[in-house]
Amino acid sequence: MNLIMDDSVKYHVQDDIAVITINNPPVNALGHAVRAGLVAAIERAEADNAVAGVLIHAQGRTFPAGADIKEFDKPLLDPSLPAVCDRIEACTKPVIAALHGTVLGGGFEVALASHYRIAAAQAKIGFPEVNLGLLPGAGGTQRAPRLCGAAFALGLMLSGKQIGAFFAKKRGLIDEVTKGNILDAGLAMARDVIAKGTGVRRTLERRDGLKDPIANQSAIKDARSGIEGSVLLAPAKIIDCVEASLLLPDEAGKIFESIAFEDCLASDQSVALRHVFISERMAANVPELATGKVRNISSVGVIGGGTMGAGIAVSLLDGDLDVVMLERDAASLEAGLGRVVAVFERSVVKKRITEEDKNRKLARLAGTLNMSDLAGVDLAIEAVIEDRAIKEEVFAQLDAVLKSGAILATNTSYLDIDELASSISRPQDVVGLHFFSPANIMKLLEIVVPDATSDDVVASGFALAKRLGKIGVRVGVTDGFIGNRILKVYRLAAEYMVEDGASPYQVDRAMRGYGFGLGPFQVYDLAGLDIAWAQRKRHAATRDPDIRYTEFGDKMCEAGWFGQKVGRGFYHYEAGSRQGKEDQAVLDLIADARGAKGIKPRRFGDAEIQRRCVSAMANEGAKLLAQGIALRPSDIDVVMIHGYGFPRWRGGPMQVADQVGLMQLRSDLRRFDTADTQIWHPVEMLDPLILNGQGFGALN
Ligand code: 3H9
Repeated sequence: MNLIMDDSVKYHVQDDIAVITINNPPVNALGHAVRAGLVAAIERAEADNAVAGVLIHAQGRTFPAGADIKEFDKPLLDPSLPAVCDRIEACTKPVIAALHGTVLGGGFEVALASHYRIAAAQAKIGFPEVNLGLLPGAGGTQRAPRLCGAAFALGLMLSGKQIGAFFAKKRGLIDEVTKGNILDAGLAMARDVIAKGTGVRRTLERRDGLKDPIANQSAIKDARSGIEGSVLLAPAKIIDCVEASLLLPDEAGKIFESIAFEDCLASDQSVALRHVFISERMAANVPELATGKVRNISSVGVIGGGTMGAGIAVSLLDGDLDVVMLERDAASLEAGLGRVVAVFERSVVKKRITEEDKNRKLARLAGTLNMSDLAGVDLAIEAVIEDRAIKEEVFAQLDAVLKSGAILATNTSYLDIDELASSISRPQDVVGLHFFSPANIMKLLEIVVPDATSDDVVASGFALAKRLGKIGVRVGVTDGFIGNRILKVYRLAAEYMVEDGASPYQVDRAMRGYGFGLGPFQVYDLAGLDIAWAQRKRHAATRDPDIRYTEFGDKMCEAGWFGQKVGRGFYHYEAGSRQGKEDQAVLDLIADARGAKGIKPRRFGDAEIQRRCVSAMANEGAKLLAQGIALRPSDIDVVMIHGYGFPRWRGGPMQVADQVGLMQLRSDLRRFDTADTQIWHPVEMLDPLILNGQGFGALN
């Protein structure tokens, strides 16, 4: 008998086994049709006298990777996932789940609600809900501890990490692992269960993981102390739910879990984290992909072996590409190659890679002093110092030697790539690949698209980002691209407040309190105050005298207080320490600069500091959208989260503005400073959005 019940859930009977096949590409997410199909299939199997057991498996690359994240913003339709899981568990015939791919979240909960579980050896299992500000809400917090105990269940749910099938079996979460075909192995297991007559085995009735109440209670205590001070909601709720699984009867535990899940789902944190999940994937959706043909990139020339060049080389080697590093003299080349080797050696020591991995990667690395050795590369990335004349010279040399069709990329952070492109004979092959330091770690890659660049080159840039495990974000040409332009207004907002009366230490504390790892003045100290100073001096001649300018940064640089590298910046650093101490001399210098302008200091609360900084960012983000530099607001959020430490759980400045409301944003901007035109003047594009009752989200 072969019955198709629904496109996304198929049903057929093989011998005496009802085979339920989930088919909802790409990741078999448990959307409404799948949920309804699963319940209908279980009921059909139960009612069919010819069926003795049920097998649930999935077609394509994976068993369900979770609930359908895109449905969370809409009213949830019945049957809910918890109800589906309960229906599976209540089935009067044994249900076997055959797992492969990434068995995550709700997918794993479907498996836990089944009576027996077999997994392919390569399968990965986990509860990633916490990364979305959620908890396993379809019985996962109640069923998992009953199998593996509270400590292991909490480890999975709080970390969101995936574990392998063999490990999951060892901890009692699955029964068998197969190296063979998963469907065949699942059918064999079903036949075996039917033949042995072991019947249904409900997880909620099991006690394997509850045998040691003292260990379980201490796991709860440890988990609570592990999240002390955290502002995140989901981890605390996960611990509460797992505790409930130890203390409450199963029905009460499930109700407890469902209330906790609803609280998480409705929280701003989860809304923001879901927004980021979707935004990260949306960033790769750029118009050029429709028309551009990806060029083959297997070998890359990296020009410059400094920190940035070496980091880029490591990232490329991690992506299994051949790399030729070019430097201008033997000593610099040796140092550059040495930096690359040192990164891999550290990874071996930290057991992130094996000695063989290191050797395999380094076998792909070569160094040269001759530009002509780059003739055969598919892509050249220049990472030389930020000096226009030098970069133009490098580009001219590349233009002379590279093969036709090779891509020329610049890692500039600020320079006009349109000008750079037009200085050579093949502007269509030029693109900006703005890596962030350390380039082998940071996931963000701004892909800067000059006017003349061909769609093929843009598409190739995005393919490269994917290969390197990075999130590529499309950016138009502007001074500072998306990230550094927003950083600039963030710093201005912070500096204005300091000039008006806040201390840099208070601003840093407030922004750390907001969720940034470091405050803006700590970042200044880390990066070096001299970099921005040099830039200010370059622009001094053309600066509009009517625009507000804070002098204290210049005065600090004149005193040689360049930051951590000299032991003194906004903070004072004892020899060998990166932990800065507050410095009265800095406060005195600021007070003098304030006094010279006749500014009477006023107080700022932390909330106002945070509001001003984030409003300035969102307003600048709106400018980037209006100018067509950023494609969509969500791209701006992705850049700020992955490149600048914006707290992920807040969703990025554009998402925060939407949560606050654009009307509020506009009135805040007007209120902050009526005279300033640099950062506080509300962008006009806010008006139509406000008029239509929309947020930035409408532009995504
Ligand atoms: C949950 O389960 C709650 C329950 O406990 C309780 C409920 C009551 N839904 O990442 P990729 C899309 S919460 C909808 O590029 P990869 C994704 O948007 C959920 N769509 O591939 C993309 O679409 P597009 C818990 C989803 O190979 C496409 O699939 N589960 C979902 O690099 C490919 O994704 C999770 O948090 C989803 N759940 O990685 C797992 N997942 O092509 C989240 C993916 O249009 N997912 N899509 O851009 C992942 O971690 C990765 O996607 C995965 C594949 C590892 C599965």
